[in-house]
Amino acid sequence: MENNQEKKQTVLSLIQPTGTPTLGNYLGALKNWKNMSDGYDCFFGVADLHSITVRPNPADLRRRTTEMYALLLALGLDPHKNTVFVQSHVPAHAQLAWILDCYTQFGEASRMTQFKDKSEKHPDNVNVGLFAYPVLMAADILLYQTDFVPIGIDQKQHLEITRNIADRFNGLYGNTFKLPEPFIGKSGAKIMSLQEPNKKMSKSDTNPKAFISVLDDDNTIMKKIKSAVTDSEARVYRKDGKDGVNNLMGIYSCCTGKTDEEIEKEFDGKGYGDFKNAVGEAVCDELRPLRDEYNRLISDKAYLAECMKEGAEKASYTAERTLKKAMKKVGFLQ
Ligand code: ATP
Ligand code: LTN
Repeated sequence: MENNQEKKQTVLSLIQPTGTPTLGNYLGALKNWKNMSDGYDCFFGVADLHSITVRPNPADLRRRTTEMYALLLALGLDPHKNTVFVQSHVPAHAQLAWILDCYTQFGEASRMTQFKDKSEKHPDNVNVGLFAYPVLMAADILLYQTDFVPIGIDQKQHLEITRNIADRFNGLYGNTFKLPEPFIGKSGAKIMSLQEPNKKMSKSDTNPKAFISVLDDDNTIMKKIKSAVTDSEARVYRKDGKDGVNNLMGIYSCCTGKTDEEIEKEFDGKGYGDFKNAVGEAVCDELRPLRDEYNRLISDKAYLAECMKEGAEKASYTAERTLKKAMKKVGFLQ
């Protein structure tokens, strides 16, 4: 048994090309992708199929898909070691999604809070794709026999439905899909809006002061942090109800690795001005290398196209194996 090389566990996650990621996307998800990229067999993708549920302008979608892909490489993901792909380049995602649609109950899909939120936000376009969104996400995950899915806490419910669908299918046809586990970081799981700190920081917020984009320049970052909503107590410590300060402490902790205790000690006797300066500088230091690398990569379209092609081939190879297995189990002719 000498050649019994230990197989790495599999990690997969996707992000929609719906705009420039925020500090929330970065600390909640993308930073963990980078941290996991060495120790696991990783599949990371741009979820362009998911993004048409809100009907983007086609030219915008093309541009944003390329930008998001460049940003993933700018994180430091190695496109030769990891598999970095665009979802629509791998037809198996849409194919498995259809099969899984037939093993998902209307009732369970109706309980998804993201569906309810998005239908309220876009009442004029509550399409079937929006409803089936979590099933496509389940297909993304199950195709790769994924062990861990690094996500922000808002996606936890989608992971649960994925496990339920997989479990149901396995129960009917025998072991076909691995049941995935969510990987949710401790401090960055939910970064809140800088203007309404009881709401999630979101890239589609209409007020740009509410979020920091990962490509904002240093000056803009400092300004946005300085105008973040806090409270009138002027003391830096964590407590229920101090939403604005709790959020800034979380951001500072993610960027510096400091614990709440260390942060409270560091700002003991100091006001919010000093605290916000330090948070702003920590965020600038964290995002600067990403921005510089992104600016370099986005101008090299030929390199990006080459990496996308390699990613699509590698992803298809793994995805096709699971798809074939599922097709055989449900009774499609070989
Ligand atoms: P939207 O434009 O609908 O607000 P979004 O910002 O939530 O989109 P997604 O593409 O849906 O972005 O999410 C990408 C990843 O970032 C997901 O894993 C999600 O859980 C995570 N994420 C999104 N917002 C936050 C946040 N505020 N804090 C932590 N993680 C987040
Ligand atoms: N639904 C996710 C994006 C997404 C995803 C996935 C995340 C699509 N497919 C597979 C993890 C695994 C979102 O809205 N953030």
